[in-house]
Amino acid sequence: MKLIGMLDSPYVRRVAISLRTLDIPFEHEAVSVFRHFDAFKAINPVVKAPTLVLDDGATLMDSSLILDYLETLAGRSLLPAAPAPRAHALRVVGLALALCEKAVQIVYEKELRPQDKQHAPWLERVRYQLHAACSELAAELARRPLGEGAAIGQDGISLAVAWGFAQLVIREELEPAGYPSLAAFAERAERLPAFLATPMA
Ligand SMILES: N[C@@H](CCC(=O)N[C@@H](CS)C(=O)NCC(=O)O)C(=O)O
Repeated sequence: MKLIGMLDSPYVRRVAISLRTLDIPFEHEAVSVFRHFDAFKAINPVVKAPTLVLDDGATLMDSSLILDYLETLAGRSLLPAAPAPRAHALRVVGLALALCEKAVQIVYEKELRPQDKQHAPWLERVRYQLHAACSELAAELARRPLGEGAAIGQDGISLAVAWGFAQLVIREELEPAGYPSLAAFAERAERLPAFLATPMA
């Protein structure tokens, strides 16, 4: 099984960290959707990272769908089974994915679009959504602590990966002092073996 994509993608990184947390052996190929478009296209014509290439050659994409498959393969889940804690964990994962998406949109708007074509109202809207996701995540952390250390789940993995990614690419938009509980949680998660084995850059 091969995981394709760069680890500076939060979607690729959450899958790689989950693979390690679930003790599933895998190979990693650091192919970029931008710099290695043709090489990526040869693996997956849709050019989406992460792509998971299964041993029979089938390719899966979308990090959450890949995680669904990996949990089936591992015979265990990184999400709680009972409805109430599962709903809480899924809400945290959803917020973390929204944080990733908004950070990516800010990067694309600022770095891929020529400056004279950038649209300030769009950027403002995305910034609002980015901060809303962080505020909601901080409220969830205050409401119910997440599993940590050996008990880290998909909620904690996704939150820490999303925060680390945002710090890497749009730190100027999201000072750690604004969300100290998120920064502290991510700092602790980044010390776990699965995170240390999966550096962003
Ligand atoms: N919802 C997807 C998002 C994946 C995604 O957007 N990946 C980016 C890299 S960070 C990508 O493939 N971008 C290239 C493109 O969309 O053209 C997931 O969870 O995997």
